[in-house]
Amino acid sequence: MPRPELEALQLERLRRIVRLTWDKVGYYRAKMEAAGVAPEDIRSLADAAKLPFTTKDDLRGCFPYQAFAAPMDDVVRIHASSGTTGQATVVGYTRQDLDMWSELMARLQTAAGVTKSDIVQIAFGYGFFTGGIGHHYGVEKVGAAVLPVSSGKSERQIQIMKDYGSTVLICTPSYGMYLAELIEKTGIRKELRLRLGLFGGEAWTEGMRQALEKGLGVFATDNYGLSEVLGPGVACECVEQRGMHIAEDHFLPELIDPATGEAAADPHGAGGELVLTTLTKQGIPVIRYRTRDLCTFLPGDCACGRTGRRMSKVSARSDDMLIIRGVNVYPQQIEEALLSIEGVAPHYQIVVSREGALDVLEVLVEVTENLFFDEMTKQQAMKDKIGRKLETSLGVHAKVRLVEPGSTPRSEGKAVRVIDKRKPA
Ligand code: DLL
Repeated sequence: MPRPELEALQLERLRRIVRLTWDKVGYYRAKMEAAGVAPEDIRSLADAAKLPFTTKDDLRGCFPYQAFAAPMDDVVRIHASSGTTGQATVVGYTRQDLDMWSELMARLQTAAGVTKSDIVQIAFGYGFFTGGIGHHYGVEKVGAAVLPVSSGKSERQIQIMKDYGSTVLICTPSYGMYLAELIEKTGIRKELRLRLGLFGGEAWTEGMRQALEKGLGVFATDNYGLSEVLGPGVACECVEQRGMHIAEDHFLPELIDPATGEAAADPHGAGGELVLTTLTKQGIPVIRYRTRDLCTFLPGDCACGRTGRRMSKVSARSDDMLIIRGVNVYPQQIEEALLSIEGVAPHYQIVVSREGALDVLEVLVEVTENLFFDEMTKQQAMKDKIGRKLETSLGVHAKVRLVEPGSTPRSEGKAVRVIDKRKPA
């Protein structure tokens, strides 16, 4: 859709959704009243900036159903975020929402190259998590054959891939990496028919993309979303692999400076925190949701012809930032530095602790089997090389420990890369 037409559609939908939340959700009405803004004040897309933000804590405060705009009679599905770090956030979908979601998932999968001839293995968890079921309905809509395997039982995943001739794998990048490792160990790579990997649900670097493409023998694309806003389907890479197209007919994206809440000064350069407003959701519309995900908007048109604005890969979550002796460090920077070094396996763990008054950053790095059993001098040279690379990239010293292949934890869903021993348990 040409941009002017798209923006006119966004405005019409924005006005409708603001009115809906004002009429149906006491929580939003109270917030808008406190901010001195009413539905009739929204006359242009820029007026969205007048609306108050919504945070995860706000939605937690509405537990379980207070943020729903549709009556329970019209809600046909409920998902929730895992709630491992506090009260869960609960989201409800109407029939219309589910149709829209399937449509966006089919769009995402088609953009990544999936066709009706594919056999698609979904290795995301099914359940309250939106990854498994969200992708499932998209695959059915595309008309490909879905293998609803869910996550875990990794040896069985490989067996299924081989027996059923899976051509597409859908999971988190860290689980994809774990499966790649198992495939390597079992030596059955040549017997597999995998050709595409659709990865999302957690941040991953270009280095990880290369490792996944090589390890699984696939063309790998990224897809982004979050349960509070929809689940997967908010943004996706096309086969150009150059940024993720935001489904702008259903979401209004903004980039803000996370410190001030003002529009990011340089959205194409330094970027900012992504803020999303749902434009069509009926069950639980969300106004200006602060995702905490940091990214940039990519300028220019995409060769694929889609006009939806592209966001870069998520470089970090603002809550994942580690402060090491006063220096801000993001786990993604560490991954990027590590994977630029030949001989480093894409498995690592970050441990932060305190010795006296000093923060200590330690990076456990798996190296290839050959190197691990190699002479001490070679190992020392590798350690020094990684240490130097980390120090230049991060601006802070990191202790490097080379560990045996297979010794850092493997993930079946979202990887936990950081252990911060400074925090009370
Ligand atoms: O992870 C939804 C999803 C499932 C997206 C499957 C893609 C594929 P939540 O559990 O609510 O929902 O977690 C959302 O995960 O705010 C990001 O921090 C992170 N995230 C999701 N996708 C990506 C991605 C699902 N492609 C949170 N790159 C988000 C970086 C991602 N981070």
